[in-house]
Amino acid sequence: MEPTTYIWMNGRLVAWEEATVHVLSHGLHYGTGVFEGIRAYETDRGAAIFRLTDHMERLVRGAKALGIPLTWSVDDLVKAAKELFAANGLRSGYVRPLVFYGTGSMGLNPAGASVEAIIAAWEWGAYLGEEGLRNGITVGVSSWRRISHEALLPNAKATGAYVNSVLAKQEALAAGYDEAILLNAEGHIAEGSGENLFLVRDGVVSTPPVAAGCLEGITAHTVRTLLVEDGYEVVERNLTRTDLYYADELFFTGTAAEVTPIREVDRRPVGLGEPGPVTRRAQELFMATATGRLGRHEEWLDFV
Ligand code: PPE
Repeated sequence: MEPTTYIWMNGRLVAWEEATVHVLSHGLHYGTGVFEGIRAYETDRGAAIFRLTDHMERLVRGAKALGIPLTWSVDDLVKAAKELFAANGLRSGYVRPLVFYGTGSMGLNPAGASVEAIIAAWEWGAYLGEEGLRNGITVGVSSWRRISHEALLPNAKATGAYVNSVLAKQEALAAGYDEAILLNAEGHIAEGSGENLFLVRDGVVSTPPVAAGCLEGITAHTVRTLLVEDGYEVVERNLTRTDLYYADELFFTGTAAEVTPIREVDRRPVGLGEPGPVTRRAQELFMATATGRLGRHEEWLDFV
C-alpha cells in the first residue's frame, strides 16, 4: 500500500505518519470499534465516492449497535471523507473510516475511554487480483463457521469480529484457495471472508439472507438492484454446500472485491469453470454505475 499525504483524525487532517494511537487504546485490546470500506472511481466529472452516505450510515448504525457514543454525524463524516480525498489529490481509491475506543479506561468496561474517529484513503487495486476479476478465483468452504447472531453482530463491521474472517482467509490461502466461503452454525452459506455471495442456477440469482450471518452488503444491494432492473429474478434464500456444487455461476460482491467471479469451489469447477453470462453482466453493470457511465443511479455517486 502506498501512503498518501493526509489522514483525517478527530476533525482535522494530520500527516499520514503522525496518525498514531496509544498502545493502551481500548479498541486495540478488545476490538471495540467499527469500520467501513468505500471505493471512489474516476468518472468524466472527476472522482466520485460510491454510495458514501450509505456507508457512513452503516458506520453510525454499527457504532450505535455496539454502544459507542459517536459525536460525529453522517453528514460530518461524509464531508470529512470528501475533504480528505481531495486533499490527498486522489482520482480513485479506497476510503477507510474507523471508529474505536481510545485511552482513558482499561478493563472491559469502555466507559471513560475516549472515542476516536479516523478516515484514511489510498489507491487500491483489485482486491482478489486483476486475474481473479478477469477469469475468476478459487474458493474453499472453510472449517471455521461464521460468527453467530447469538454471540456477536454479523451485520455490523465490528473490528474485533473480523478475527473470524482473518482465520478463514488464512486457512483458505494455506490450502491453496484464493478465498474462503463460511457456513453458519446451521450449515447454511453465510458469505466470504470479506464479500457477499451470489449463486446463479437456471437463470435465477440467489443470495443468503442477513439472518444467515452475512453483512448487509452495499455492493450486494447495488448488484441486486441492477440485475432486477435488467430483468433477472433475484431471490434471498438459505443456501447449502450442495447448492454451491450444483450452481451454474457463483460470484462475490464487496467494496474491495467489486464483482469477482468464482471459477472453482472445493476443487470443483463452477459451471464451465469460467465466469458465466450473469456474472459478466453483473460486473459490467456495476462498473458502469460506479464510474457514472450507466446514466442511472447518479444518486449513488458523491462527486469530490
Ligand atoms: N461481508 C463482509 C464480511 C465484509 O467485510 C464485506 C466488506 C462485505 C461482505 C461486502 O460489503 P460491501 O462492501 O458493503 O459491499 N468488506 C470490506 C473490507 C475488506 C477488507 O479486507 O478490509 C470491503 O470490501 O471494503
